[in-house]
Amino acid sequence: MIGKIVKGIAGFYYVNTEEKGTFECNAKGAFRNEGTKPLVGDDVEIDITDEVNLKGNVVKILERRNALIRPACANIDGALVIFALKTPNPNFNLLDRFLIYMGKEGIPCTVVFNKCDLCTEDEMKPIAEIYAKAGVKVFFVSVKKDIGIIDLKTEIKGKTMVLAGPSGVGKSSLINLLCKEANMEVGKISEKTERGKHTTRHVELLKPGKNTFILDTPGFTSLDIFETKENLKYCFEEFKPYEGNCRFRTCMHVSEPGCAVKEAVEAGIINKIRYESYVKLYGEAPKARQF
Ligand SMILES: Nc1nc2c(ncn2[C@@H]2O[C@H](COP(=O)(O)OP(=O)(O)O)[C@@H](O)[C@H]2O)c(=O)[nH]1
Ligand SMILES: [Mg+2]
Ligand SMILES: [Zn+2]
Repeated sequence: MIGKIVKGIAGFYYVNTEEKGTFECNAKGAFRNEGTKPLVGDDVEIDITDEVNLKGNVVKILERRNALIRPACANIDGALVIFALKTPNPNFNLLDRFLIYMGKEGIPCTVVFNKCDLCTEDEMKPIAEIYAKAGVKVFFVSVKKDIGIIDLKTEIKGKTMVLAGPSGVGKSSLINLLCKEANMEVGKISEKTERGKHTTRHVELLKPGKNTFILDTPGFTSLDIFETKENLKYCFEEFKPYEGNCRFRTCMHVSEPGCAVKEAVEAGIINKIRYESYVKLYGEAPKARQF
């Protein structure tokens, strides 16, 4: 039978099958010798050893479409990056970091701005414009007031999505709304509590619907960018029309004179927040030869 690994704890893999539910499985020793370790998100073939108590063995890992190191998981279709419009205010630089990180891994991002009940249309419009220009899909929702959730459900249907975002934005609330059995604690900063208690945090896929999975990733509060100075500008979709129009062919759009990107920022065509985010990340990014 074919299923998906939704959790791995203490040598056991929990494999969800559409037909018969979730099996507790051992992984055949062979995987260790081959140097492949099953990952959460892997589609696997299992041999059922106990139909009644739902036990089995993982016998084969099906071909992976992709794999992420942080968080450790496989076969991800996209990332849901959640921020709040207010309380806390969005950290656009962190959002851009997520976009770049996922972009580098080839994983499409969908940005969700929660708590739209605390905002007016006028406050949301400029944010929508920034990310439209950046080529990113954006949803405005309120988990509390159940606004925009139907569209979000349609967006994730049939996919395996990584959920990311800082504390307090409503990730746990959203998971509870999408998966009735999840029972996440709301209003708790999970990473701190868990570290304090020395509990091991494991990666787990939750299942809001048929063939649909969500991976909760607390602890994504900062993110180092491993993109090089030289490549960073290509991560900003809205810079692309200006590439090649600067005075210097090798222009990094930071402090060079005659920069077409900076002119577009001055003219209000490229969003200032995105540009400032770029300059900040550029300052942190390593040079290519340091790799
Ligand atoms: N006003 C408003 N508050 C929300 C909304 N969604 C979540 N919250 C509140 O935001 C706080 C943090 O929520 P939580 O789900 O724990 O966020 P997490 O840290 O990202 O998991 C809680 O007090 C929630 O009740 C929303 O749509 N609107
Ligand atoms: Mg939480
Ligand atoms: Zn330039």
